[in-house]
Amino acid sequence: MQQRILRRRFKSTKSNKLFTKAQTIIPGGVNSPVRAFKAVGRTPIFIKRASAAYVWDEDRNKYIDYVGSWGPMILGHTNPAITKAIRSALKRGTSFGAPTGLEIKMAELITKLIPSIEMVRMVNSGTEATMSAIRLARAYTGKDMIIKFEGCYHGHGDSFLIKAGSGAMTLGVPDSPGIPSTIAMNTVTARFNDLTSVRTAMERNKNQIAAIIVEPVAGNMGCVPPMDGFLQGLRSLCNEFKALLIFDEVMTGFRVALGGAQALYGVRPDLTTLGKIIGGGLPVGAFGGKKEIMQMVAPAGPMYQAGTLSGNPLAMAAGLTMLRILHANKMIYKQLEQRSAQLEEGIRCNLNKLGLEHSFNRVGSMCTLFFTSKPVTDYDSAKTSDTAKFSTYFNSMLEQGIYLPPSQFEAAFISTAHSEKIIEKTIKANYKALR
Ligand code: KE4
Repeated sequence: MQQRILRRRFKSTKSNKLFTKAQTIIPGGVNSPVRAFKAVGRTPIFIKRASAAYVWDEDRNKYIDYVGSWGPMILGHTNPAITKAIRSALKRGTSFGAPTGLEIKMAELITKLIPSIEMVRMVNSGTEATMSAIRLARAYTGKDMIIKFEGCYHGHGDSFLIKAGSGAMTLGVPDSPGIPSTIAMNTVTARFNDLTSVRTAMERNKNQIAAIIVEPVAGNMGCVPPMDGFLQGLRSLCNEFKALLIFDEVMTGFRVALGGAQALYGVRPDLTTLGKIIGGGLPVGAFGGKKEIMQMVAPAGPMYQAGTLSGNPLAMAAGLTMLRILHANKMIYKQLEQRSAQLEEGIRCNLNKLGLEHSFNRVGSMCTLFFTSKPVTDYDSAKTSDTAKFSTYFNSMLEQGIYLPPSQFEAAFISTAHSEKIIEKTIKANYKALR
């Protein structure tokens, strides 16, 4: 009897071997830094396959997945309709480097679901989307500077790795070498949820700020919601100082609501960047906004932007299918809210039972448990988290079969494949890991 209930000892032999080999030919053994598990003091697990709410690693360990490929997998892995759409597109070819009808359908659906987007350009990553959006803001306003927020991450474009969040923050390298000071000097950082810091930045750089770019719900310092009036305040400041407001909705787009964070908080940006969910798991990004601004984008206008695989037919097929499912099934966001609220309630109950005062932030189906008793409202308060305690917690959850984002400064994601039973199992593991 005892044998049967003993969990197979957690082992990562094959992942460790692969990681050793990977490090000889891929920088750090990974194609994106946060995957290296540096922040949680262990070698990364190598994923072999995924299905619904689960991933399996090369050592046949099964995990409930709360990374969800960092956001795209809102419908869980291997969603049958998305798989079918990719298979069918595949038969017609993988890439043409020419316009296709699918791209029009994608543009029509995005502009329907996010009314502030009157025109949209497809690209291949969130980074490309944000890089292009600030170039467009600079072209449209004739100004060079941008304001971003400490702890927010907008991809690895030169103008953004200035006190960036996500990987850079996780790796404790708030700035990156290789960025010319002439670029860095055009980025001013303000404090998230602090309108005074934004006004100060605007006034100190009068008539030089082309745009404010913000994650309307921060996900890259961990999940940090906007305080009441913060986003509305940014909108007013942009109007007052004649700067564009850019919502980086690469993570929040179609995640926190069908119309993104701008629908949830009722604030209309001038430009929006998208990624992740709109690709259904394939490489994608997009930037869009007011027609008068977007008309500046080549070949309609002078601002150059291009991409060999932009609007790729497989990515369009996958992304369009995902958006159509989200649009057709109004119950999806209700279901995501119910499951996410169940997780939050269970974790808060565990914290009370154990007398722990950790902070927990959540917006819809993105959330973060912070190992600090302070309320987490910005970069500085996020940094009061005990990352060593988080690391121990992460490893205990991993060995219990729960795969969390391997960093205190990331958001976890719940999908429609996360059933009540799966959430219950997670809550039980959370109790054991916190004990
Ligand atoms: P990509 O270039 O990684 O597709 O998107 C960059 C990006 C832009 N804007 C926001 C709000 C984002 O969250 C991201 C990327 N998110 C990280 C996760 N925190 C991607 C994970 C990674 O870097 O491996």
